[in-house]
Amino acid sequence: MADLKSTFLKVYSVLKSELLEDPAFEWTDDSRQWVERMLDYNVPGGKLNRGLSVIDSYKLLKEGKELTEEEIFLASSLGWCIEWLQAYFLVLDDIMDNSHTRRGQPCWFRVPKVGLIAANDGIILRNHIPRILRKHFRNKPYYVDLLDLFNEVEFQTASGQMIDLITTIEGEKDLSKYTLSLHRRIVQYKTAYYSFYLSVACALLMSGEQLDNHIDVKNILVDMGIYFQVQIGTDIEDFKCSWLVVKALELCNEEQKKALHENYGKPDPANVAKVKALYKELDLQGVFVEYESKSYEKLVTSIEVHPSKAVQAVLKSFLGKIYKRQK
Ligand code: GPP
Ligand code: MG
Ligand code: MG
Ligand code: MG
Repeated sequence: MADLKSTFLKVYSVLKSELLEDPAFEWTDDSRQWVERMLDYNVPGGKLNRGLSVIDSYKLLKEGKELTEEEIFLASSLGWCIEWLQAYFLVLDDIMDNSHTRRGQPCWFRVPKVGLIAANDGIILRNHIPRILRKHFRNKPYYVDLLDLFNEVEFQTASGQMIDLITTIEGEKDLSKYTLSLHRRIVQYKTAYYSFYLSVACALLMSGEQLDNHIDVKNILVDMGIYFQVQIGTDIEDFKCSWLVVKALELCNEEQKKALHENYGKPDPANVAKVKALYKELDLQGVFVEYESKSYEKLVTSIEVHPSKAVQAVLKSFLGKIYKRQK
């Protein structure tokens, strides 16, 4: 697998060099240096799970047939388009959230002399995706479907980001709006489509499939994405509509509800500690374990009715990755 990752990283260098020579722009040394530093800072520094999943999924769809050099390059390029999309989202999200660090280093807009140039860098990152697709996929029969897919997923993510932002408007913090269905809508749109569905959808298109025939695959992956966020979403200080808080609201008595309203979304560690103590009182850990095994069984059942063994293998590989995370 280390091998796959190094191949994948080589493709990054190729794509970056091409973008830095994009004939649609009259490059100067300064502009080229800016973009190169911006890309190296924001694109390859994560775990690369989303990008690598395109190659893994495509392999599974080919049912063990050896991939050609070209197929590896193309699947990697699509993987990188997802990593580029993620970099674009995160550069802008960090500005919107006024965050300080990302992946263990300062957020890009916090870097000296970057500041709000980061907003334009986000737009550049976003535009690199159709540049990459145009260069490498223009003659493929699925080119239009790829463009359409990235557009759809971007719209869904921006819409999820919007509902996330408008539910946490400063001065309008209102816990009574927080419900399981709002939580579900936020994580479904904000992360599930681009983090779970997109990589498999790219692999399906490369395999010659029509996405309209795979609505069930989309639904299963989106459900996995929602589960994944439940597993990691714990923001108490930021007044986030997390699964834990909506579950707590559902299970608490009047007195506990009052304590939640008084302590949730406040930066003071004493308030955070009170919320955590309340979660303990309500045995949210136990409720989560229950939820986890139910959702796991439900997903396995829906995967096993899928007519294609290859598609089943793709979905099970995702399931394996996310359900062993915290164990
Ligand atoms: C991160 O959510 C936000 C996204 C992945 C979507 C951003 C979409 C845009 C259109 C900008 P978060 O703020 O909850 O996560 P983190 O803690 O990683 O910042
Ligand atoms: Mg954020
Ligand atoms: Mg955010
Ligand atoms: Mg967060």
